[in-house]
Amino acid sequence: MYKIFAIIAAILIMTGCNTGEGSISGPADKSATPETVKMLAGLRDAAGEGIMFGHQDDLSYGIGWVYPGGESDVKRVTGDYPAVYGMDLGDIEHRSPVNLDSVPFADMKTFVDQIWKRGGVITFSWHVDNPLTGSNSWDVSSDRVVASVLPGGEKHEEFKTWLDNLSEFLASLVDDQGVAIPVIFRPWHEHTGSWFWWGQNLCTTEEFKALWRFTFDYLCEEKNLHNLLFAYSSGGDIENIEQYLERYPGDDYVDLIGFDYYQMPDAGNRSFSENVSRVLGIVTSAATAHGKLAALTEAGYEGIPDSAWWTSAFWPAIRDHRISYALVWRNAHNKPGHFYAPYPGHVSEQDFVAFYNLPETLFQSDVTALGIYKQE
Ligand code: BMA
Repeated sequence: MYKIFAIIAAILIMTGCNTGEGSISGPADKSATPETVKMLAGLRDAAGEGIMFGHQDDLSYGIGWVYPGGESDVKRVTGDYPAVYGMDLGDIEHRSPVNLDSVPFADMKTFVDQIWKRGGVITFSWHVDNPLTGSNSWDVSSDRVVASVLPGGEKHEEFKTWLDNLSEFLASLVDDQGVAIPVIFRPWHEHTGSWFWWGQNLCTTEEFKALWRFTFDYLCEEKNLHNLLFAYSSGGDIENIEQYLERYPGDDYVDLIGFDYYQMPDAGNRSFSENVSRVLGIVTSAATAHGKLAALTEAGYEGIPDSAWWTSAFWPAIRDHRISYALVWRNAHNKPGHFYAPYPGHVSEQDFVAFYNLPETLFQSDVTALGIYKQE
C-alpha cells in the first residue's frame, strides 16, 4: 500500500500537479525549463527561511547616480544588494531602446545576467501602453481597450506584435552557457484599481481573465518561452478572499500571488502596517489554498520621511507572514522626492541597516548562500 502512495506522490510531483493545501504546485507552465522549476522550488524554500527584500530598478540608477553598472543604493547603505530586483518592460512593445523610465534595455540585459550569476531573483512588471488610444498605461478614457486586444477585437493583431516584441526581449535573456534565465513576469498588475486600462472598471471579469490567459498562452505556447513564473498582483484595496480571487485566471496560469500597497503621507505607520498585514493574511490564505507562493509585490513610503519607518512600519507589516519577498519601488533619479529605499545620508539609513540585520530579512548574500536555483 505504502508503495502505491509513494508512486502516486512521485507522479504528482513530477507532473507538477497541485498536491493539495499547503504544498506549492509546479510551475504553471508545464514545459518550464529545469532552471525555472528549480527557481520555484528555491523561492518556496527561501520563504521558509525569511522574507527577501526587493527593490525596483536597484541597479539602474539611484539618488545622485545613473547607470554606472554595479551600483545600488541598497548596497551603498548596507554593503549588500537586495535579493529581488524589479525592472519594468514598459515600451518594449514598441521595440524602444529604452523603457518608459529611460532605462536602456541593453543595460537591463546586462543586469539580468549579473543578477543570475550571483543567484538573485528577477521580476518584471509591464507598464504597457494603451493599444487603442496610443497613449500610456494610465489612459483610462475607454473601457473597450481589453476587448479590443482579445481575439476578434480590432487591436488584436497589433497586440500580438506587441507580445512578439516582448517575447523577443524575454527570449534574449540567455546566459553564457545558453541557459534561458528564469524570471518572474508580473503583467496586468493592480487590476483591482481603475488607474490602468486593464483595471477593474475598464473591463469585465471575463475579459480580464481572457487577457491574462491569452498573454500566458501566447508567450508559453506560441512563442515557446519556458523561463517564466507568472505573478498575479492586485491593488491593496482588498476586503476578503472572494474579492481578491474574483479575477484570478486559474491555478494553471499563475505561480505567485501578491498585491501592491503604499503608505500615503497623511496615513500613519500603524494604518500602513495594519492594512498590509491584514491583506497579507488574505493573500497567504489564498496562496496556501491554491498551492502558490505569496509576496508583497510593491510597497513603500515615498521619500521615507520617518527615520524609523523600516523597523516600526515596514517590518511589522510583513513579519508575521510566510511570503517570498517584499519589494519597494524605485529611487528615481529624474523625479525629485520619488524614492522608496534609503541612500547614504538619508534619515532612515541607520534604521534600514537595523532592518537589514534582522535574521529574518534576506538580502543577496543570504540568498546566494541559500541557493535559490539549487538542485532539489
Ligand atoms: C510609477 C512611477 C512612475 C514610473 C512607473 C513605471 O509608479 O514610479 O514614475 O514611470 O511607476 O516605473
